[in-house]
Amino acid sequence: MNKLLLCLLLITSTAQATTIPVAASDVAQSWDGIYWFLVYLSLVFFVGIVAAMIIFAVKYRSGVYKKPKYIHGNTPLEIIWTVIPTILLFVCFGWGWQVYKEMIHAPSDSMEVRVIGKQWLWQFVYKNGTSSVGDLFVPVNKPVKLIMSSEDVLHAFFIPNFRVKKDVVPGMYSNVWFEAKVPGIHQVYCTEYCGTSHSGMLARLIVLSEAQWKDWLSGKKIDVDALPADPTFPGFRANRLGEGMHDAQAGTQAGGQLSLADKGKALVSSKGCVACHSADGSKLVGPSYKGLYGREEKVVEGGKTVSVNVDDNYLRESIENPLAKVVEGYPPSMPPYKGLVNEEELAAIIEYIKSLK
Ligand code: HEC
Ligand SMILES: [Cu+2]
Repeated sequence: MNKLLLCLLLITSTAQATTIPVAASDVAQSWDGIYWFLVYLSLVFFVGIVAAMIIFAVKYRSGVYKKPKYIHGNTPLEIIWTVIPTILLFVCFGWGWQVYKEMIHAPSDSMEVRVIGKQWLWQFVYKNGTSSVGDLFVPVNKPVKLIMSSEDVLHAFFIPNFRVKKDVVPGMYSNVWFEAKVPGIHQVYCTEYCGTSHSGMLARLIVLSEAQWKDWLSGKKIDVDALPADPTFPGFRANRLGEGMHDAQAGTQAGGQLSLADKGKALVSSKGCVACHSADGSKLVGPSYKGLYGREEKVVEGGKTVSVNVDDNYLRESIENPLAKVVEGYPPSMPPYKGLVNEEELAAIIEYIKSLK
């Protein structure tokens, strides 16, 4: 009877453990590889150690076995139990490092989408100026890099099917990337407790075929409910909180909508940046935006001159808190814009600066 119960328990827990979400990206497959390696490795040691413990406890129980001779060390044994775990640990480390590298380095031809987390919804801003709330549309078989920030508190962006998860932090950008392999709808969660409606901070990741993606870009409405939904999340949930705040599906580039970079261009003149910065390489009060993105900049930080790579986070800091790193050879005369530009405006301005190669 006991054996039967144990068997049942083992079978149900194994079945549960194997129903992890579908692996809908290459990274997810690599991730699963190391996950199962660690699970089985732990299982081997668990079974081995517990079995030895039980056997010894029974075999050498007091009264049955008389006190054995005292042994002082056993060099071959000690070498074996040091060398084998060391090798296993290096395998875990090396393999983990490999998968981690794959996860954090987005291919250079990735399509970029900006993600803004706020209590309690996810907003997605595309290069063409479109934005959507609660639904992230991406094409299949194309690397996508998400540049994420938060408007208020800590959030975390998690796509279980792609095995990517990253904190979304106010005041800076963090990224994840993926290449979707399975068209249809995938669940997105916020996995950092962020207030009363945290559990409702969901989104749908909608992976479109090549043709559907073209349609969506040109402003056609996609019948999302007709797309295949992921079977591992049967009670699939969309974000109801964002509805009514924005059109949940705003694929509306048609009608002469400005691209994100063009919105940025309009903003740098309406915010007065153009008084001190040019877009054509000429030096005004401050440095020109032309060729800025991606170059090495010499800046004075805390009295010392250091070299920094101009990326999204550097641009963000230069705009919100320009005195943190002052460009060498320029006066510390730029006013801080923290609180004067919101996340969406900041994204547009940075996209504009990025576009001035
Ligand atoms: C009063 C003039 C002035 C205004 C207005 C101004 N800036 Fe600046 N900006 C500067 C100066 C001077 C520097 C160089 C010194 C420094 O790093 O603070 C600078 C530096 C920068 C840098 C870093 C450039 C580099 O080469 O690394 C960025 C990016 C920037 N500004 C963006 C903006 C944006 C965006 C606005 C408008 C929202 C703006 N600035 C408004 C004067 C100004
Ligand atoms: Cu959240």
